[in-house]
Amino acid sequence: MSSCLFCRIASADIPAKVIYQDADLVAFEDINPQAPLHCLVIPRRHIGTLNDMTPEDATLVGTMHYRAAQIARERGYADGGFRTVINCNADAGQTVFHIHLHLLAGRRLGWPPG
Ligand code: D5M
Repeated sequence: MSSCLFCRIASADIPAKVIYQDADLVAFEDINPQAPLHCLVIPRRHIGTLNDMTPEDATLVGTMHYRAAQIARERGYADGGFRTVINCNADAGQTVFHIHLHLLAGRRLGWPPG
């Protein structure tokens, strides 16, 4: 979707601080970080929300989590702990309607999230 912000980041049409990319995924630093490490892992293919997932997307979304854990490990946060979050729809705080996995680490994270 050419109008989608994260599709445009995935295609390098809009700049981002990319920390990982492959044929299926892109990971980049969040523009408004909420922790010392706060990045977003997105699929290149447009999926609006978790409600739009099909069974065929399950491996892709699982791989987003695998990649987040790899990034946390590379940055030295695997043992201390990290959090992954996907917000679904406005009431859960979703503001960009292209699914994205938040990876947060580097500070004590409260529970439950606000
Ligand atoms: O999270 C959407 C997240 O996307 C939010 O943490 C800010 C981030 N964001 C928005 N625009 C950009 C750009 N241009 N680069 C990097 N990060 C961005 P949500 O779960 O939808 O609230």
